[in-house]
Parts: sequence; structure tokens; C-alpha cells
Amino acid sequence: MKLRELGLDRWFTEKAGEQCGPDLSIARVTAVDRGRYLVRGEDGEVPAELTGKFLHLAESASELPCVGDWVCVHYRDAGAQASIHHLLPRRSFLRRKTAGRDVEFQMIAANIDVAFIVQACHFDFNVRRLERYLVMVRDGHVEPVVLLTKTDLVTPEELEQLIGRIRVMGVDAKIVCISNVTGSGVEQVRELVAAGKTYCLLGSSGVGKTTLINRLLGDGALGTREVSHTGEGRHTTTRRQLIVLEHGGLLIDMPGMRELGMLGAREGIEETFADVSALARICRYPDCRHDSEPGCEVRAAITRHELSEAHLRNYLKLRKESEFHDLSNTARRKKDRAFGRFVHGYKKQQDTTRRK
Ligand SMILES: Nc1nc2c(ncn2[C@@H]2O[C@H](COP(=O)(O)OP(=O)(O)OP(=O)(O)O)[C@@H](O)[C@H]2O)c(=O)[nH]1
Ligand SMILES: [Mg+2]
Ligand SMILES: [Zn+2]
Repeated sequence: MKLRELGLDRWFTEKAGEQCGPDLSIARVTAVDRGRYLVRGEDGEVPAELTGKFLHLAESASELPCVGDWVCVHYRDAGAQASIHHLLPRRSFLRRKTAGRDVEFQMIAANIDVAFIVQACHFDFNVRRLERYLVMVRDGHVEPVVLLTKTDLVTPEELEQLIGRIRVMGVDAKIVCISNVTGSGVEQVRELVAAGKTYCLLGSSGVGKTTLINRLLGDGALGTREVSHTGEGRHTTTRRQLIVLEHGGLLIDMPGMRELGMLGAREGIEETFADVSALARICRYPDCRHDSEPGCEVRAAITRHELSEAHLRNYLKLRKESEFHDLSNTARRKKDRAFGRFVHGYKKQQDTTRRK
């Protein structure tokens, strides 16, 4: 398989030229599982691990490769294994803040062109959560597409209503409605997936991400499990992995996310809530809380029914989270120490397995 078909374009080729050197090859990370990697290059997919030097130089968890990353590797054992020497710069990324009060980011995936934000029409639909995903996606310079699944479980009228509830929040991303049961809308998704471009599916557990990929693959290659109609039940996807579709599109399946965590994503917030931030900029009070201040432009828009109250609330909430995030520097130092311990432990574990 050509690297171009794995998504390598001029931008990455240039970056690779600066970093890889003649002894190393370019490969793409297709799966990550607790410090173990799968990378795919021209000659197929092989297990890989980080070199000691790489680990030594990494200063935070986000500097470690994640699925979708391009890396410079050295093949060993006649090409059966690879060591990862360098990580190429990321053109786009999906990340979230790790749980707790510290400021470390967890990389979810890198070099994604389009993120499908998946919600099921039935039990899972939640506009506020959708907005949080949009913030994360836009912050990472990824294009969002909203995917509503399980349309077979609602009436056409109910579906229209759901779309209306999304649009009223000022969401202008493309919305595609599908049913994995009837197949309605699946072709529309297929048409959106272009060869050599990378897509990922984000959303809660059980909304039908893997089922959709299987439909696109056509041969049921990935496992799913029954969930009850209330949305309870166990999730099946346990690790992120990059899948190559027959016509060349690259899809990353993800385990369902339980929570998005705090965002700390100022840029994504201003973009997702462009309507509110435009009004906030012309508001007469520079530090307005847009709460009950007389003459506030944002309040005025709500009174004129041009802006939804719920939309504003969510904006303010996310802003507050992100401000808090900007402030916690002490927490960051603490996390860096924790990361040092993690790397140390990981190296030890690698040494032990090597000796075996
Ligand atoms: N009625 C209906 N059921 C669906 C649809 N899509 C998926 N399902 C069912 O929903 C359940 C969960 O689907 P999965 O594809 O495993 O969900 P997932 O999003 O990959 O879940 P995680 O891997 O846990 O994140 C399965 O039982 C599917 O058969 C749909 O369009 N309509
Ligand atoms: Mg799944
Ligand atoms: Zn105001």
C-alpha cells in the first residue's frame, strides 16, 4: 500500500524530510494499546515500540504517538517489528483534558480531516454534549460532521424536531441522518469519505459507530454487542484503530467516550459559539457576564429571540471551564512529575519484557 493511500501528503512528506533521514522509514500509527503500537507503512502493519531516547525526550503525555500520527521508524527482524524514533508534527488533533484538576491533555487521535460526531436519535441525543464535541473538534482544526444514528427508532417528525434543536443552537455543521438497520443514509456517509483522507467517529458507547463502519466495510469485520433500547449495556470497542476502507478512505473507530472532560479549548469555544462571541465583543461592558447587566447586547439578542438562553448558558459554562484551565499551573507541574514516574515505570516494564 502506498503511503499516499494512508494519507501521506505534501505537508507530511516535507516534515518527514526534515526529521526522518535516510535510515528511517515513514509509517502511520494505526493502533495504540498501553504503550504498544501498531504502525503501518508501505509493506503492511507491524507491532512497534518507542525507543528509549524517544521516551527520555518526551516531556508530556501528549508528545507520545497516538492513533493517526505519522512517525519515523526503523524496521527490525526483517521488517516484522519497528522502533519508533520520531513523531512528525500534527496537522490536526483531537484531545481532551485528563480527569482531575490538572492540566494535562490526553491525545485521542491525530491528523484527522473530518470528525463524525455521532449521536443516536433515540436515547443518546443531547445538544449540550454535541456542542462540547464541536468545541473539541474545532479546537483541533478538524472539520465536524454531525451524524444522527438509529433514525429507524423515531418518526420523521421527531427527526425533524431533533435537527431543529441542533440548528437553533447555531450549529452550522453538516448533519447526516442514518439508520444502520434500514441502511438509510449510509450511502450519504460513504460519499463523504474520500480516498486518502482520515475520518474518525466520536460519540457515546452504543450509538452505532462500529456498526456503521462494518456497513461501510461490507463484511462485518469488527465486533459489536447488543445493547438494550435504553442505551444500557456494555461497549465493545476497546481500543482506537485506523481502518482502511476498500475505496481508500481511512476511518478511526473509537471506544465510546463516557465524558469529554474539561475542555480548556478557548479557540474551539469562540468558533463554535461564534454567534455569542460576536455579540459579546460589541457588548458595552468589556467584562460583562451577560447575566442581567442593563444594556447588555447578548441579553438583548435573547429578548429578541435571536439567541437561545440554553446556548448562552453552555457558552458561559465552557468559558468558565477553560479559564480555570488556563490558571492551573501548579497542577501542571505536579502532572509533569507524575508523567516522569509513568515513563520510568514503562521503561522498566519494557526492559523486563526484553529480558524475557
Ligand atoms: N435500531 C438501531 N440499532 C442500531 C443502529 N446502529 C447500531 N445499532 C445497534 O446498537 C448497538 C451498539 O452498536 P455499536 O456499533 O457497537 O456501537 P458503538 O458506537 O460502536 O459503541 P462502542 O463501541 O461501545 O463505542 C448494536 O446492538 C447495534 O446493532 C441503528 O441505526 N438502529
Ligand atoms: Mg464500537
Ligand atoms: Zn453583555
